[in-house]
Formats: sequence, structure tokens, C-alpha cells
Amino acid sequence: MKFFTIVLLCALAALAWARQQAEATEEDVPTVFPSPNFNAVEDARSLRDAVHGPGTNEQVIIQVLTNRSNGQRQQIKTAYWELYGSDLVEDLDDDIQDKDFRFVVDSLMMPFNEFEETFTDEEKVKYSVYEDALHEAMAGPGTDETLLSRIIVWRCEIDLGTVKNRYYYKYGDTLANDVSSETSGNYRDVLLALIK
Ligand SMILES: [Ca+2]
Repeated sequence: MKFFTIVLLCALAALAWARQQAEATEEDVPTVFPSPNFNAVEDARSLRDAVHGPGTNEQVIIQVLTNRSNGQRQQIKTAYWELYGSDLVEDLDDDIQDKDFRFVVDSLMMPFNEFEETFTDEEKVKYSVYEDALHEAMAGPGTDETLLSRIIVWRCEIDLGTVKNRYYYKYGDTLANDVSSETSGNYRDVLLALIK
């Protein structure tokens, strides 16, 4: 009897170890990658065309910003300044009416370390299980758009692909589906483009 108890305990220990290894080696998968054919000047021109003059081409803004890394977005900001002597973020802000969409655009345009500093240490602990934070932002009536946007912008270049999988296994619906039913308009489009 004693022998079997030992065997059982060993088996359980081996299982726990294997699970720990699996978790430790779970690779972080982002959803936003640096563009391989990146040209900051071309992007600056596209964004200028999107905001200059009457109207705004939000789809161009979404297309450009969600397909570049944060570092590339910073280079676009510099190129824009050199070409037009104007601040890209201010120009985008002037043109974007929807405050939730504007918040995502502004967050994407912040240097990543600066954006990360908008999270207090308490928040970093509180939201450290990202799929739960995303779920919390959408659970119940209404939506906490600020929390939803911050977590998506924060994780899209780090591990949102992994978070997305965990979200699905935990909550039984895809993150994209839930975001889609909780949001609308350009705001929805930009979040879905970041989630991929
Ligand atoms: Ca809700």
C-alpha cells in the first residue's frame, strides 16, 4: 500500500512538473508585428492624406497604425514632423471625433515605455491575468472602454495572441466576437485590427 502511495505521489509530482514546464515554455505571441517593407515617409504621407482637408479617412489611419510596431510608429511621427512641420498626434486628434477611437490612436502613438507607465503598480498586479481583465472590461451591462483599449494596446505587441487563446478556453467565445458585440464604428474596427 505504502509503495503505491509513493508511486502515486511521484506521478502527481511529475505531472505538476510537466505542467509547469508547459506553462514556462508557452511562447508569447503578439498580434501586431513590425512591417517588413516599412517606409516612414510613405506612411507619413498616407496619414497626411487621411487627415488633411475636409473629412477623415479613418480606415487608412487604422490600416497604417495597426500594421506597424510601436517603434515604427515613432519613426512615422518624426517623418511627419520633418515633412509637414506639424505634430502627427495633434493632427490625428483634431480630426477624430469618436473619443474611444481617439484614445486608442493616442495610446498607439505613445512611445511604448511611456504608455506602459500609465499603468500604476497596483494596476499591473490587478490586470496581470490579461484575459480576465479583458473579460472584466466587457462583463455585465455596458463596457469599460478605457480598460479594454488599454489592455489591447498594451499586449498587442507582446502576447495578445496567447491571451486570445486563453480567453477562448476560459470564456468559451473568441475575444474578437465579444469585442465586436460590445463596441461599434471606427473604435470597433481599430480594436479588431489589433486583435487580428
Ligand atoms: Ca457588456
